[in-house]
Amino acid sequence: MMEKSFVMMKPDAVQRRLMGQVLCRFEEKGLQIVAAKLMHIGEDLAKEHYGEHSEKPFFGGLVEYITSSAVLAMVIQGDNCISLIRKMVGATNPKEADLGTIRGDFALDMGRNIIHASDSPQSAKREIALFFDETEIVEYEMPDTNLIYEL
Ligand code: IDP
Ligand code: MG
Repeated sequence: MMEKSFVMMKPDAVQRRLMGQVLCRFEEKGLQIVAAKLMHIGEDLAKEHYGEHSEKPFFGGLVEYITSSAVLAMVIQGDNCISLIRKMVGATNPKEADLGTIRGDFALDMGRNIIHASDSPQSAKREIALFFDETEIVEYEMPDTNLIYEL
């Protein structure tokens, strides 16, 4: 089923100049970037986005980290892409993330794990609405669709 996921390169990815390499993996896989913006997340948005973790001991540090510099917020589209992107991103703790995953290849520490991706269709819907207006999501044809998908 065609899905949209919310994906965000965190401040460490932007500042370490990893955006291109990480984006490349999604493009090479055949996924489609349908929205992207470089932005600073304010404290309110950070707390809302990570609301499920508000009682956790790492919450303060997480909000500080995510608001510390620019992030690249994106909406990525593709068949079954929500779980696929989670697989490509790897385990939350980069020490446990498989090699070949984004976190497994580019990160070392749980609190600096370079990327966020929605974990379910409900989270994707909520997170996309939190970060993007509907008008910012761009619908366009991919001319090689029949090379990526058996239609
Ligand atoms: P996820 O990003 O893989 O979905 P979550 O459990 O939803 O992982 O946690 C959200 C984010 O909070 C993680 O990506 C990571 O940046 C941070 N985080 C989670 N657990 C810890 C921790 O134990 N220490 C520091 N940061 C953490
Ligand atoms: Mg999560």
